[in-house]
Amino acid sequence: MSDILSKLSYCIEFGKINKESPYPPDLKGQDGADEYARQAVDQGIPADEILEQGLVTGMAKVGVKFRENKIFVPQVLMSAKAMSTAMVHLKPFFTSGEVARKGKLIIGTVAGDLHDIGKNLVSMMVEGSGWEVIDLGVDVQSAKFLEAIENNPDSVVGLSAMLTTTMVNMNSIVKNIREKHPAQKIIIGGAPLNDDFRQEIGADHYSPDPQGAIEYINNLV
Ligand code: B1M
Repeated sequence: MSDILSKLSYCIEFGKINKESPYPPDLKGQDGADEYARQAVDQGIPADEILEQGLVTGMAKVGVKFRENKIFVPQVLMSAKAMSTAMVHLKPFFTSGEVARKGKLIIGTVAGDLHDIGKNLVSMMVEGSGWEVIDLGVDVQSAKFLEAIENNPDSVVGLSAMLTTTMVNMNSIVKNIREKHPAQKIIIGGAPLNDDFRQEIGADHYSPDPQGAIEYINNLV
């Protein structure tokens, strides 16, 4: 891997956003994800290489450390911010179709539920693993999921819930999706859920964390 991409990957892993960013302290005053991503593009490194070797590699380490409780939500948020800052330089290559993403994840916090911190973490990390994310926000009803599926036929759907009173709404959402799109892949997550509940409602996969979601959807492609 080129020196610049390993530096970019390191900045993503440790949440170094740009030169001005004081975090992490040992990288103070040094270039960050913003500068390295720009330099990589300027040097003519292909955008898919920057994505895979710079962003995805760094974010994968974040996912594993978060799962193993070696880092916590604030560190993940810093890494996600570094990633989205670097991504700005790559966006033109995605929109022109020059670089293909692995697929699309449609994600939303289900009807009645306003908790979005966990859902946003999943979104950011899935995006950092090379997927396009269509984030429908919070309090999402079946109709909105169905509309998104119809506009993005080959996508995977992710449902998030944080309340015992709203996780049950996943049941009707999954049922409504299955009625129109029987083969639709659906992954669920959120603190009150477990795999027994997933089986009960007929979703395809339950993940307790972003890394599990990434591993599942990556295996689908
Ligand atoms: Co709420 N709240 N809250 N709350 N809130 C909880 C969830 C609660 C456990 C607190 C408590 O009582 N101890 C409790 C739920 C109890 C229950 O259902 N059994 C609760 C309650 C009751 C409520 C209200 C009803 C309170 C009230 O108004 N009386 C109300 C409901 C509003 C509504 O949604 N309609 C409410 C409101 C709120 C705030 C708006 C104030 C705020 C949300 C702000 C926001 O999200 N923008 C809030 C918060 C912050 C919490 C706590 C403190 C933190 C939740 C959180 O963000 N955790 C929470 C208590 C707690 O957990 N200590 C609590 C961090 C986040 C990273 O974790 O969301 O689990 P989590 O996501 C994880 C995994 O679950 C997984 O990956 C993430 C990263 O590891 N994951 C997925 C999540 N989605 C996934 C999807 C996947 C895969 C993995 O694939 C698709």
